Amino acid sequence: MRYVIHVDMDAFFAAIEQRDNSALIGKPVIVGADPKKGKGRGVVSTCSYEARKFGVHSGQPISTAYKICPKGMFLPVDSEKYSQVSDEIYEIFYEFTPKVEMISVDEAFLDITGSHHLFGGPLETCKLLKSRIKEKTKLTASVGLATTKMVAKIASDIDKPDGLIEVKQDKVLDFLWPLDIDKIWGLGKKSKVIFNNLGIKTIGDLAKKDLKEVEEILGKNGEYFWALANGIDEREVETEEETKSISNEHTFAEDTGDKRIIDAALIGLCEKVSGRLRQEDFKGKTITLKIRLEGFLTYTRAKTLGKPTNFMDTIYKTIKELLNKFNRKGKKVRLVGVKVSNFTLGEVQTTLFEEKGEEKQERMHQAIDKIKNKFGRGAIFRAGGKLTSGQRGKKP
Ligand code: TTP
Ligand code: MG
Repeated sequence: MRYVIHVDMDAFFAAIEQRDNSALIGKPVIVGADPKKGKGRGVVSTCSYEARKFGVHSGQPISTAYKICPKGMFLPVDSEKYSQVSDEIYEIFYEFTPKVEMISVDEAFLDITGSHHLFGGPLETCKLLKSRIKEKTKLTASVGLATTKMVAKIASDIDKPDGLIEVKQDKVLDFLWPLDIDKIWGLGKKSKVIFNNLGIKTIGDLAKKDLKEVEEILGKNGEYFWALANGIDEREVETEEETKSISNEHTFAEDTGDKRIIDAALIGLCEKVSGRLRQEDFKGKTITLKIRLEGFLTYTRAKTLGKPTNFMDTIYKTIKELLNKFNRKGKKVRLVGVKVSNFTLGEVQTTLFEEKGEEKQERMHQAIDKIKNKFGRGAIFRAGGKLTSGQRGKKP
């Protein structure tokens, strides 16, 4: 079980201005373009909660804000100051876990799975985090605690300002299903209209649809949104280093239990991933196998190697090892994926013997890449490694 926190500072720019000038406390503060007595161009960056009562909001024309809130305290944007505070809160997040993903100036995901026990449990960690932010920056943050990113993000927004909402794993669907489908992270306006026209208004309406039906409506993205609606969100909190990963997945046209088909797909994926790593001149230490079984249960198994690699052979060997250890209990496979991450540069410690071997392999791979670039990807492939379209996803 994972524990993910989403933290979002309250009325960030405006709250900093109120903190730094006590005359602004309790007043409608509007940060953004110069209103020029109602004739100004540009927009509101943000405003204090006092100003929100008048209907002022981010992105609104500043002239409109001036009209509906003429007594507001209008202030220019002091980007430098806000980004300094942003750095400070990043440092506070880092006190609680190294797995921090800043997604904007005042917002971050924290994976506290491995660290919450140091702070007395997940909820206690959130309380401590909030008080630490208050203590160090004199600002308030709202926090959502859940087992997935999407649910944590929705949760942090529910009790703003100074909020703290925990959604336990067994309450995820009760929490998600009554919400409007536009709360689904990444679901665009167009998709919302398509869904609404089909009578799908809430996340629950979408979740209860048959996956096949949703795929017919939305195409490839259907599966992703259907999974999110069902509380399945595999996205990890990605630190800057982990963002650097190269991966590829293959969904079988039909769920399969045939080892040869699964193997062929994995060889193809390892080749693609290895090729892209070499093309971009990356090497990674962590190899991850993703496997989704019939019924949508998804698993990942990872192994971190002693040194970074981009070699097809090493990647494939590791993937096979992970696959062989994985017990799918006779269930068929719907999807497989291969990921190489944890890129590390200049850390390669090898014996002379291995270096020689690698140099040789490196030269070989460079030659293969050259041939492929010149003659196309089908020009060279490993024996048994090419996945023909006839084979792909078909039962033998
Ligand atoms: P938000 O977190 O969206 O807003 P907020 O922190 O001001 O208020 P809330 O309590 O609702 O979280 O954005 C963070 C900062 O980013 C915000 O203070 C100002 C800036 N911003 C813009 O400059 N333009 C925009 O359109 C938005 C949405 C934010
Ligand atoms: Mg905010």
